Amino acid sequence: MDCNKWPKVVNALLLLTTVVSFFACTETLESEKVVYTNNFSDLNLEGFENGKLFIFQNDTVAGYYHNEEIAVNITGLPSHNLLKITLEILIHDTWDGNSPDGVGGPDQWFFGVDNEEIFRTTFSNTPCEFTYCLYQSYPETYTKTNRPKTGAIQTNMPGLCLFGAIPNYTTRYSISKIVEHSNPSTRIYMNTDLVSKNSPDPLCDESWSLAEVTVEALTLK
Ligand SMILES: [Ca+2]
Ligand SMILES: [Ca+2]
Repeated sequence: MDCNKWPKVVNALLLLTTVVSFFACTETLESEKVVYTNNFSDLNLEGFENGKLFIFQNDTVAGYYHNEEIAVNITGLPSHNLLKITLEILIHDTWDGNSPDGVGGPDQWFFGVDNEEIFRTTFSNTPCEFTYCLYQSYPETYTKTNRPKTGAIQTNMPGLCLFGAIPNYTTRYSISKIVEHSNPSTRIYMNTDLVSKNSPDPLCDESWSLAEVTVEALTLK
């Protein structure tokens, strides 16, 4: 048996794999267009459902919410096959992350596009000590485990209501997802499943706000 043939077969397979990989990676981004962006600085709530504005730390934001759906409707999208959705949100006060007790948690936040849920996670604003820590799932999906405030872009703001006078109880995140989409219009919805049975005033106990939303239409070919 001529064993020298084997390397040739292996080399041929490697070459084939390389060629296939090369062609699989030749998709190119043909167009990318911001079709909607709103940081609420001009008080514009066009297209919003359940939109309401308030000022937090000198920044006009939509909020604040506790287990009520909000949505933004965007029409007249240019031809595209992907949407990139970026949501900047503020997590206020006493979110309990993955806490499984059914009294304080879990505290889930989620969003979807049209009728499909895209991302569901949890957030925790709880101090994380050696002996006691309520973990969160973000930046991964619920029920993954990460330390409180992992992936945050700002953590040094006070709470809003229950902990309104206490520093480091509002946490800002920028969540960005790319989804397959080609319809000329879309509805992006956001909501929570917060558990706050230990509080007489759940909205004050834990809530969230939307600070900015940006939607880009992409064409990948
Ligand atoms: Ca809480
Ligand atoms: Ca809770």
